[in-house]
Amino acid sequence: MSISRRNFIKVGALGAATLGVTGGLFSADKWLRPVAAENVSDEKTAYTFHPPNCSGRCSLKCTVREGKLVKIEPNEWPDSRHDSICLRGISEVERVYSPDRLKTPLKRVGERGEGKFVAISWDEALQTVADKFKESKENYGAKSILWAYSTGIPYGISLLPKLLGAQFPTMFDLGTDLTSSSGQSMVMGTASSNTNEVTDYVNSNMVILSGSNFMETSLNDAAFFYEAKEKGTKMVCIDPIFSTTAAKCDQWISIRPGTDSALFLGMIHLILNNKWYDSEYIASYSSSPFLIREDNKSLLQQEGTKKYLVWDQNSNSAQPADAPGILPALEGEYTVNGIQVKTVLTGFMEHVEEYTAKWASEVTEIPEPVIYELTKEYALGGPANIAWGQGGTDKYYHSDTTGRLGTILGGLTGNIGRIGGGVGQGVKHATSWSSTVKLGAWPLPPEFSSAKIEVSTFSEFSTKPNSVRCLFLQGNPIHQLFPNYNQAKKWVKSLEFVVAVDNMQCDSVNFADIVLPACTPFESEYDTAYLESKRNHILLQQKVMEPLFESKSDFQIEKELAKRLGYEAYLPKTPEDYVRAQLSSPSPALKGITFEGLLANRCVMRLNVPDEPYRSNMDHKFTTPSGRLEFYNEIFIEDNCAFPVWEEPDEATPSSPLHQKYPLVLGTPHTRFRVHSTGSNARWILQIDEEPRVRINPADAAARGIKNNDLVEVFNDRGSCQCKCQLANDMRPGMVHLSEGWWSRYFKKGDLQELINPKLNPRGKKLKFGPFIAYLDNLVEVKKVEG
Ligand SMILES: Nc1nc2c(c(=O)[nH]1)N[C@H]1C(S)=C(S)[C@@H](COP(=O)(O)OP(=O)(O)OC[C@H]3O[C@@H](n4cnc5c(=O)[nH]c(N)nc54)[C@H](O)[C@@H]3O)O[C@H]1N2
Ligand SMILES: Nc1nc2c(c(=O)[nH]1)N[C@H]1C(S)=C(S)[C@@H](COP(=O)(O)OP(=O)(O)OC[C@H]3O[C@@H](n4cnc5c(=O)[nH]c(N)nc54)[C@H](O)[C@@H]3O)O[C@H]1N2
Ligand code: SF4
Ligand SMILES: [Mo]
Repeated sequence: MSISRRNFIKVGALGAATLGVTGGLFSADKWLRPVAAENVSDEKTAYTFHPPNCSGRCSLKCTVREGKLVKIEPNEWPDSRHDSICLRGISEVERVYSPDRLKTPLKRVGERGEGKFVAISWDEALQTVADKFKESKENYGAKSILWAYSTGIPYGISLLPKLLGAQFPTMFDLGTDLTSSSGQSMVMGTASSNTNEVTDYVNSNMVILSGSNFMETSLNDAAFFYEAKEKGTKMVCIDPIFSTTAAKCDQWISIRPGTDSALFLGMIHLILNNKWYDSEYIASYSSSPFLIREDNKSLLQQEGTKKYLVWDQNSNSAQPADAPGILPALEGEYTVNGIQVKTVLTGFMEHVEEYTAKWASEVTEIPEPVIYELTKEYALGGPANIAWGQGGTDKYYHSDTTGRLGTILGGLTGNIGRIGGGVGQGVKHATSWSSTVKLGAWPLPPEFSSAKIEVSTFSEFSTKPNSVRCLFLQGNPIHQLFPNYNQAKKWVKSLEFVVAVDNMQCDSVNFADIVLPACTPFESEYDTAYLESKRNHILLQQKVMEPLFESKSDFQIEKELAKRLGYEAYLPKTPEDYVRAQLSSPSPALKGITFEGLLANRCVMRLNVPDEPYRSNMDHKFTTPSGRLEFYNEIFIEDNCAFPVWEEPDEATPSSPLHQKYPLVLGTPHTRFRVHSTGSNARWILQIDEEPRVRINPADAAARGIKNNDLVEVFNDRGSCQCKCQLANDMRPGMVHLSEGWWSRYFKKGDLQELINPKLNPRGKKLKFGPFIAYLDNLVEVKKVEG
C-alpha cells in the first residue's frame, strides 16, 4: 500500500515547530490555594508524596476534612523549582473513593481470569495464602513461589519474599526499561545516573530529546525544559510523530520508527570523516588509541600486566596506555611483535565507511541536510546533551545498539563529564544527587535471601520451563509487564495458586484465587508510611487518612502474612522503624536529615549535597574494564558487532515478512493521562481522555475506509483489540499509536497487550540488565468493525 505523505504535518524534519506555551506551567500558584471551608469542625493537613512510576515523586499537601480527603496541592520544597503537581496527582481525591476500590478480601468463585469473587474474612484470606505458600515450599521448594510486583508501590512487600526464599525479580531484572542504558553501560560502565541532571539543560547549547515524550512523561520537570529553552538552549526532538514534546521544541526531526541507530551511525560517520571529534578528549579518556589485532580482532594487551597498549609516537613503539610521557597515535596501522594492529579509531572509521549521511537518510527517512546540520551543531556547538527516553529509543529489538551509539556520540564530542553535556536516560529525573545516597536497609539475618531467578524476562516465565507454581502479585504485572498477553494468561491459568494485592480491581487481580485489598498510599494504620530520595531531596509520606473499607496497608499485610508463616520477629514493628533504619545510613548526603526534621519541614528536606546540578563522570573515570569510554566491545566480537552495527527492527520494518499482512508499526506510548495502568479508572481524567483510541494518519485511515471515531479492530497474529479510531495529522504515515495502560474493560473486545512482540534478542544475555522486551517492535493491521 503506498501512502502519500501529503497529509502528514509539514513541519517534520525540515521545519521548526515552535508553540508559544512557556514557563511555570506546573508550579504551585494561586489557583490551587485551599479555600477554608466554613462550618468544618475537623480539618487537618498532611504531607506525603505521590508514588506512581512517572517517578516524579511530587511532594503533596493534602487537606482532610472530617476524615475525608478533599484537596491535594503541591507542597513547598526547599528548592521551590520542584513545587509541582499534575492532573493525575490532583485527581487522586476522586480515585481514593473510586467504585473500583477493593473493599474486602475476596475468594475466587468463577474461572481464573473471569474476575468473579465472594467476600471472605481477612483471617480466612491470610490463612489460605499462608497455608498455600507453606505447602508449596515444603513440597516443591521455595522457588516454586514467584513474587511479581508493579512499579510505583511505595512500600513494596519486600522482606517476606526474602524470608521465604521465593523468586523475587525486579522489573529491571526481567527486561523492561533499561535497554539503551544496557547498551550505554557497554561504553561507559555504570548505567544509572550516568548523565547530567535535567537542571543542567540550562547550561547546554543544545538538548536532543530522542525517543522521549518528555513533556508528557516527565511533567514534573517541565519547568526545567522551559527554563533552558527561555535561556536559549536549542531543544530538538527526534520522534516519528509530532508528539507533545515535538510541539514544544525548537526543532522536530521525524524519524522512521526503530532507526535511531542508523541516524547515530550516520552522525558518527560525519564526525569521524570531518574530524569534528575532540581529539584530546578521546586520546585521554576513550579506547580510541587502543590497538585492534588483525588476527583475532581482540585488543592488544601487554603480556603479563594485561594493560591495553597504544602506539606511542614519541618512541615509535607500543606502550601501555597509562605510561608517562607518551604521545598516543589516534590513527594508523602498525606491527607489534609481528602482529598487525590498527587503532580503534582507524578501525571505527573503516567500520562506519558504509554508514554515510546519505545512507542514514535513506534508512531513517530524515533528509540528508538535516542530518548534516544536526551533527555539525551537536559536535561543534556544544556543550550538548543527548537525552533519550525509555520509550522510543528503548523498546525495539536492537535498542541496546542505540544506547551504545548515543553514548559513543557523547564520547567522541567530549560531552560526557562536561557542564551542559551528558548522554543517557532523559526522562523521570533519573539522574540526580539522589543516586549518590545509600539509604539504610532493614537488616535480615544472612540465611534469608530470595532464590535465584530462573529466567531472564517476564515473558520467559510463560514460555520456558521453570519451577513456579504459586504467584504473588502486587499491582498489575500480568497485564502490564508480560508481552503477548494471551500467552501470559494461559500460563497464569495453569498455576496452582495466585494471590493479588492491590487497591483497585485491575486486570491482574482478576486472575487471583485470593485477593487482599491494599489501601491507597494516602491511607495507613500508622502515622508514617514510607521514605524515598528523589530530585536531590528526601521525601516522607505521612498518613493522610485511615484505611477505607476493610483495606490494609501493604506493610500491615506483610506483617500479618509473616505472622502466619512464622517470620514476624524479623520485620520492623512499624513503618517508622523502617524509615528510621533507612535514615540511619552513614551516607554523607543524609547528614542533618532526621525523622523529626522531616516532620518539622513538611516531609521534604534537601540532601546534604552541592547546589549545582548532578553531573556524572566529571573525573572522566569510567567503570569499564579499561577505565575509559569503550567504543569497541570485545565481548561482541563473536556476534559480529564489536563496533555497533546497523540492524533493522525485528518486526517493525518493511523488510519483515509480516509487513505485507500487517503494514502498520504499532507504538504504545505512555500518556500524560495515566501512569501505565494507574489511573486507567480516574473518572475526572476520563472526562478528557474517555477511552482507548488508536491514532492513525488520515491517509492511512482513508486507505482503509475508516473515519474519525469509527470502531476498529487492531490485530496481528498474536491477538487483537477493538476500540475507537482517531484520525490524527500528527501521526506518521505507516505508524499507529495506542497508549499503553488501559484496563481491558475499556476495550470493546480484546486488549492492546495481546499485540506485543515477545521475541527477545539473544545478545541481551550479555548485557548489564539482560535481554529486554521490545514493546514497540510490532506490526499490526487496522480494520473497521462493521455493523
Ligand atoms: N504495551 C506496552 N506495555 C508496557 C509498556 C509500553 O511502553 N507498552 N511499558 C512498560 C513499562 S516501561 C513499565 S515501567 C511497566 C509499568 O507497569 P506496572 O509496573 O505494572 O505499573 P502500573 O500499571 O502503574 O501498576 C501499578 C499497580 O500498582 C497498584 N498500586 C498502586 N499503589 C499501590 C499500593 O500502595 N499497594 C499495592 N499493593 N498496589 C498498589 C495500582 O493500582 C496498579 O495496579 O509497563 C510496561 N508495559
Ligand atoms: N505520564 C506518564 N509519565 C510517565 C509514565 C506514564 O505511564 N505516564 N511512565 C514512566 C515510565 S516507567 C517510562 S519507561 C517513561 C517512558 O517515557 P518515554 O521515553 O517518553 O516513552 P514513550 O512515551 O513510550 O515514548 C516516547 C516517544 O518515543 C517515540 N518513538 C517511538 N518510536 C520511536 C523511534 O523509533 N525513535 C524515536 N526517536 N522515537 C520513537 C514515540 O512516538 C513517543 O513520542 O515514562 C515515565 N513517565
Ligand atoms: S503523577 Fe507524577 S507528575 Fe503527576 S503528581 Fe504524581 S508524581 Fe507528580
Ligand atoms: Mo518504565
